[in-house]
This record gives sequence, structure tokens and C-alpha cells, in this order.
Amino acid sequence: MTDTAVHAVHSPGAFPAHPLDPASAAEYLAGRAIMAAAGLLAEPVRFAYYGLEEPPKDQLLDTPQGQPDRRLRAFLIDLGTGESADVVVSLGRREVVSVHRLDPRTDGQLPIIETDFAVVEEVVRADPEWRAALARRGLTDVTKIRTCPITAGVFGVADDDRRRMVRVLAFVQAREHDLAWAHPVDGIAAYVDLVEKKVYKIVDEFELPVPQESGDYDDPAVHGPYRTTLRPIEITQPEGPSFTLEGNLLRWQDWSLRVGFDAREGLVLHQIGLCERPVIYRASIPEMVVPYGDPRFRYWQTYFDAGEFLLGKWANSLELGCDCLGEITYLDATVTGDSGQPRVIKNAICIHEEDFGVLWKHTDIFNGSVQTRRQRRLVVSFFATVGNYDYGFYWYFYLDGTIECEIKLTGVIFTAAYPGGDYPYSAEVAPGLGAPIHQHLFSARLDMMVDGLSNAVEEIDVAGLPAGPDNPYGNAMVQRVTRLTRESQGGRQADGSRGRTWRVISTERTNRFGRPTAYTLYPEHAPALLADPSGPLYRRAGFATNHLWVTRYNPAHRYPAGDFVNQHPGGAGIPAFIAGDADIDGTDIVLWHTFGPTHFPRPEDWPVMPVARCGFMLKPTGFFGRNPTLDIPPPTGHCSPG
Ligand SMILES: [Cu+2]
Repeated sequence: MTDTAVHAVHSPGAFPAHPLDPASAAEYLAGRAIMAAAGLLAEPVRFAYYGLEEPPKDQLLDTPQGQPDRRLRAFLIDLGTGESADVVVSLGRREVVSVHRLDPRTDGQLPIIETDFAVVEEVVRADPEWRAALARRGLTDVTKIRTCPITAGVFGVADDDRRRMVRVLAFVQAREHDLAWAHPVDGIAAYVDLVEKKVYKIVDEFELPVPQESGDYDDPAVHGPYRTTLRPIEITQPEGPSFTLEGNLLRWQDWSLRVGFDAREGLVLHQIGLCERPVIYRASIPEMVVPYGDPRFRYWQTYFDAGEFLLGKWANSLELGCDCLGEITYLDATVTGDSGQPRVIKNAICIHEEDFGVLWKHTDIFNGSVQTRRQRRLVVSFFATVGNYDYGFYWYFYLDGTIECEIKLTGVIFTAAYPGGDYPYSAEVAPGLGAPIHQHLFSARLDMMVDGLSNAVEEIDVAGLPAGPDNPYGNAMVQRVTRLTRESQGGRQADGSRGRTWRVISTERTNRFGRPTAYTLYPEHAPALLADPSGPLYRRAGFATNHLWVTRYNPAHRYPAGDFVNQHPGGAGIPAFIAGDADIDGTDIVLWHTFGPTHFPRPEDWPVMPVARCGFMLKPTGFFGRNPTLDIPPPTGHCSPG
């Protein structure tokens, strides 16, 4: 790559109309030209991240008609030396705004880049010690071995921690279309220095037979004859969908929001409002951590899919009729490759409207009224493939003011050899094939703005009261409301036994009962991070140790595990954000919500996993003065009255 290989486009019309619109291909090229002119892109420097540096919220809200400076942020890595920098450029001023040089041992390493995958396969296959270890297992044709690089974490081993490195597991792919995940070569890992481009250590701990049963679910011998009993389902909207999309501004019923996309976070939704009233300024899933629970050999196996691998960059191009049914509107996403050159992912974001069963219904025994209304939702989604897993990120907006985030987890579970017996840390999913237990812990960043910037959070538990003079028959139940006033108090656990929810209230606006308008976060009640507090993962994934955090808005606080997650020693992100213990009562606040399953795989999850779901809901709570959907007309057709 040379700096002249990619040319900037200087057409003013190529620049987005709104300050929160994602960076365009022309902008990436313009930013790249600014960095090249400043001497930041000398060969072999590559982009480990490149995206929009959003204007701070106050700057945007204070000048609603103005155009704040358009800025891009790039993480640059010199492949020859490992030197890493965090760079911000101004497109308007055509200059580099800041260059922050990282010390990767304390600041963390930049994310894995595409080039790293190719380097790993090449150097591992060429390594004599690794080849010898495989030969001892009877595997002599290294062209049939696939290598899976896994981010290294930090375990206090000096020779590992000083390097930019990955740990590499091996899988056998004997035929071109074999599913390699079905054939793990267990007990052997190559530790690869990505800068020196060499294997510096082989860990050869034990040998177990490579599982042999095919997992190739495309193979008729595996899936059997396709069933012929499914008749077509077709979804039609003869008058088209009920939403409009102007640029990135999406409007549907009383909802409005801006649809954005980022290489790291994927979908970013801005300025979510209902009935021209703000609800959330910005919503995204900026991190997820997938820790594995086998303490032997693979104790280091943990992925931070956003911070270490940039999950947005791996967004799929969606296909009508397969991924999405009905009247679909797609948006493309523009990300960049290692050289900073734009790459358009066609049809990355799917927008549609769908029927969602009954909204409300009643047959009145006194006045004879028989009424039903249909629920609908607006769906904004994308899918990303990160290694063996595929994740669908779905945001739903309902007629009754509910917002839902749902993650669909599918793809292929990570495998190991099953050691036999009742091995407690994995499940046998095929003969001799184990799937280690793991967690998928997502972090939603919800920059709340319920009826304005002045918000507060109340924790709501429900409780039955003990019998006593005021409760003689013991039937009393109440809500217990605890106001969270400081950041040190905002780290909270979900509690299904108390039906715990968190209510985000406006401290300025009230409803017709004189009570604060509010939106309530309904969490699931799955466990947070299970790793022991004494271990390194607990420090690195601090955000995942609680289901909720509340922080005061700070434009620099974007990523719950910190800006540079790869090989970061820990303590960054939320634990650092709350160190000042700011006041969070009646101010501009951000909710960070941890959710997701602890996955002990089932045989039915193999060889490809039916979608598992997780997520959360936000529901209006006194945001309206009554059911806001009474004006929804009855369905047309045979059930309409009269
Ligand atoms: Cu899983």
C-alpha cells in the first residue's frame, strides 16, 4: 500500500447532511489524505479502527442548526514495530487534531486487524515445533489444519504481556467443505507474536483424539433429505410500509430516530424520540465479552468481540427472503479495511415493520364491547459474524412506546475434545466433541434523555409485607423505591426474586398525576460475570460484574471496557469512569446494562445452533397519562365491528 494508492474525493455533496450520520467513503478518504500528509501513514502503518468521532452531545444540542466540526478517529498500528497511535482528524479544518501514542503494556493493544489472520496461519503452519507436535498426533499435512487466533488477555506472564500476541488453536479441515470446528486438535496452542511474525512458544499440554464425526451441515449425508412439508408463508404490505426514511432519519408512527453504524459498535441509534419528546440520545451495544469456563489449557479463552475484533466491521450483507421477509428497506454500511480504504457492506442494516400479535383485547361482560387491536413493531437490525459465532442485533420500537433490544445468537459453538467422564467444564455435543461452558455478556450503553437532559434512576423492587397490625392477613405488597444518587451506588445486580427494575425519571417534567415522566428498564435475570474477583478477567471485564451502572455523561466515556481492550491489564472503562463518584441525580446520565446468557451447550446446539435470544426492554412508565394506543383503529377485515 502506498499513500497515493487511495485518492480522496473532494466533492462537497459527498459529505453527510447531519452531524451524526456515519462517516462516508469520501470522508474516510479525505481523513486518510490528511493523515498521510501529516506523515502518519508511512508503510507499514495500518488502520486498526476508523470511524466517526461524534460531536459531544452538548455541542450538538446547543447548536441544533449548526454543523459541528466533522471529525474522524483512527487507531494506527505500525506492523513493523507495533507502535500504536490514537489519532483524531478534523475534516473541516483539514488537519490532525490529536495524536496519542500508546504504551501498549499499560494502555492496551489495538484491535486485531484483518492482516493478522493471514499472518497467523502462515507463521503457525511454518513453525517446526508446531508441525512436530501435530505430527505426533498423526497430523502431517498442515495444509489441512486451520488456525484460530484468540486474543491473549493478560495473565501476568512477562514474556506474553510485553508482546502484541494471540494464542492459536488448531482444527482439522480434511476436505475442502468440512466444518473445521467439528475437529479440534486439543491440548496444543501456538503463541504468536504479531509484530515479530513468529511463533515464540508452543504449549503442548495433553493429547486427545481429534473428533471424527462430520459437522458439515451443508452435506446431505449430515442433514438428510430436506423435509417437504413446509408450505410458503408470504408477508405482503400492498401499500408499502408505514415508515419513512430521509437520509438516516427514520420515522414511524410517533417514533423518530437516526440510524448510524460504526465499525466497532455496529448499529448506533441516535436521538430516539416519541411524540417529539426525547427518550434516548444514543443507544448502542459497544461491548460484549465471551469468557470460557474451562480452567485447564484454555483458561485464557475470552473474546471481547467489539473492543478486540470490531464486530461492526464483520456485518453481513443481508438477503431478502433469507434474512429478512416482507417489505424491507436496507441501508448500506461503510467501514474500512486495514489500509483505511472504504469498504461498503451492501444491505448491512435491515429496517422493516412487522405484525406482533395482539396489542390489546377485551370482551366486556357488562357493556358487550368486543375489541382487539394488533401490535406492530418497527425493526432495525444487523447481523455480524465474529469467528465461529453469528450475532443478530435487533432494536424494536412498539406502538405502545416500548423499546426492546434483542440479540440473536447463532452460528457454531466453540469446540474442544471431550475428555470423557463427567467433565464439569464442557458438554459433549458429538462423539468425543466437547463445547466448553461460556458466557455471552453484552453491554448496552443507553445515553438517556427522558424528557430532557435532567434524569435520575430509581431502583424498584417489589416486596410482600409481613403480616402485622396494618397487614392483618399478610396480603400486602408494595414497591420499594431506592434512588441511586451517586456513581458509587449505581453498580447494581438484577434480582428476579424481587422483580427488580430500574426507572429512569425526568427530574423536570411531570405527568397529569404530578409524578415524574419515566421509562423503566426491565432486565433479564441471568447471572453477570462468573469469573472470580481475584482473577485477571474480573479486572479486564469490570463492566460485566454488574447488570447496571449509572454514570454521569462524559463524551470520552464510550466503551465499557475502555478504549483499548486488547491485552489491556484491567481497570479501564466503567471502573475508571466511576472513580470520581459523580452525582447522578438530576443530571445528564448514561445507563450501562449488562445482559446475556450463560451457555452450557446442548447437543441440539450442534453442529449449528438454533437462535438463542437475550435482551432487555424499556417501557414508558407515566411517560403517558394512559394507554397511548387507544387511537389505533380496529383491524380491517372480517373481525372489524359493524
Ligand atoms: Cu454460546
